Amino acid sequence: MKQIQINNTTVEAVKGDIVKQEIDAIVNAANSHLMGGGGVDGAIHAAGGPEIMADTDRRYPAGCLTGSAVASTAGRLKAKCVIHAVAPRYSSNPVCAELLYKAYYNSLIVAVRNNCTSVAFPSLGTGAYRYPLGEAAPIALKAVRDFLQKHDSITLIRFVLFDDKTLSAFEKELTQ
Ligand code: AR6
Repeated sequence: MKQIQINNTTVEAVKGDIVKQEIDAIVNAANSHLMGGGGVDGAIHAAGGPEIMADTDRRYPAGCLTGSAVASTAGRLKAKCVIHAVAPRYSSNPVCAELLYKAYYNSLIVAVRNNCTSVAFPSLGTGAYRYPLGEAAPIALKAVRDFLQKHDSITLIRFVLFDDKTLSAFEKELTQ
């Protein structure tokens, strides 16, 4: 576990399961159709129940563009809302880095709009979408640092990482 303070905000990396967090907003690693899947997405829908999909189907019938984020009910999860963020499928195209950055940044904007002051993120894009961890973790922290230069209403940003390799990559970024 590693924790730093940036202005008014605690930013931390912990090992764990994102669906078990008691926090205002839980970010989902979604796909652009918002149709559910494996990984974080599967775990969130399984633990949160069918209300989450019913809400996204009703509010976002066209889905969510890559690099964007939308909010839904959190169903049975102990959160105010779930924020569905869509990371890019990895390729060497430089636009990928920009889209991953935007997925983090836009999630934080959506959190503010939904009056959330604490947000839990998984490592977006580094599972099924195969974003290399060594490239993804610095992008995640850059988006968070840039966001916190402009906004001060979020007091806790917690990266909840599933395995040691992912935890180490994010901890490394929190020491720099
Ligand atoms: N808590 C925290 N982290 C988790 C959990 C969990 N419960 N489960 C997995 N991870 P992924 P992506 C880690 O594949 O790469 C889905 O099918 C996992 O080990 O969930 O953005 C969607 O529907 C990895 O480090 O997200 C999309 O189609 C990280 O979370 C697609 O996968 C992200 O892995 C999105 O792929």
